Amino acid sequence: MQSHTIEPEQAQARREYYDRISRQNLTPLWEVLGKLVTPTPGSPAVAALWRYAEIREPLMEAGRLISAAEAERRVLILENPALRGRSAITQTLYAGVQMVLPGEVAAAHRHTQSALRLLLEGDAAYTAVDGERATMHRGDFILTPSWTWHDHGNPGTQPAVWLDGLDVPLVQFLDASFSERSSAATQPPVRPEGDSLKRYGANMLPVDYQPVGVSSSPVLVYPYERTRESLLGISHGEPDEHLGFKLRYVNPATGGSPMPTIGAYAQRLPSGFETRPYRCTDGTVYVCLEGSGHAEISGTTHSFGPNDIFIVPSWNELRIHATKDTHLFSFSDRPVHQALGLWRESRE
Ligand code: 1HN
Repeated sequence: MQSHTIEPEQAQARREYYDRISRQNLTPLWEVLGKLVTPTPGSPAVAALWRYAEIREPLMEAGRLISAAEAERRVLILENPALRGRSAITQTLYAGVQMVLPGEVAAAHRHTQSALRLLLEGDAAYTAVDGERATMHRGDFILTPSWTWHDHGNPGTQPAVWLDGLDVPLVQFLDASFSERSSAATQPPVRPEGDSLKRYGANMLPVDYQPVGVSSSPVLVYPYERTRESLLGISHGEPDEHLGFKLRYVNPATGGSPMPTIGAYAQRLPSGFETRPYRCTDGTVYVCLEGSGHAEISGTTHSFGPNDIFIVPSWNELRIHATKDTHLFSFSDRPVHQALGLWRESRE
């Protein structure tokens, strides 16, 4: 509403009118238009950083308080400080840290929410997706596409900790959640480990493979070893001023995002490099895999090191200063913005 000066009687008449029509569940648009249609995104989410050492301790404590079997999934949710109680790290995304202790399993289930895992600690745990196991190594990016059966286990001797990223708030917003538990806690393997990577992840595809409909990547694991090799291999010449050396993970069969609702990225920032101010509409969760630095998010500086997790809400200005050679993994809802023609970025 434009600001006009009005007489007290007129203001009173309007208030009475608003109260009267409110009983019919009617609201005047002119009182709320400015909040609905903002000139730029005004996300209610705020920037935040979780230091790994500080979340690891309560996670280990959870290991003494509740078993994976009892919890179904032993996870501490990373809640956006401005969205408490909503199990959301951004308006559309969920993130949490999960721990599976040696000898434990997390039973098989499936749901319409898409999930990713990024292993932070431990080297013997596996996740099984639709009958294929993947042993997780630090930095490995693992998919659990919508409606795929998945269970986890840790046959090793050390706790396994990983980051879970899901589109839970988005699916909740769309009222599209379905789930079921499997009668078998652990899926019997139907393919050897590594099968999906060899079949779909070697710049080749099965000769008659056709992606159907809205598809997720047929590659189950994107090993960090390979990602790292690529980041090092492309780090010559001048880095992009805003992004450093940055790659996106793809569905090799379509060139699209690994899953329809979640995009994932890996970037290398050489020691001493400082990115120029950057904004984008996709709220993004970052994980530091190597190195250290400072993320200046809308004017506030957050310093990070290995396994620290930070979030940059939609349209918050981001500048990163790497104090060592730094590798960052990130994920966001960018594919959704792009599919709907809503994605924008700004490079200063
Ligand atoms: C889920 O299925 C897992 O399978 C982890 O490990 C976290 C958070 C919300 C909804 C489902 C898992 C989850 C989840």
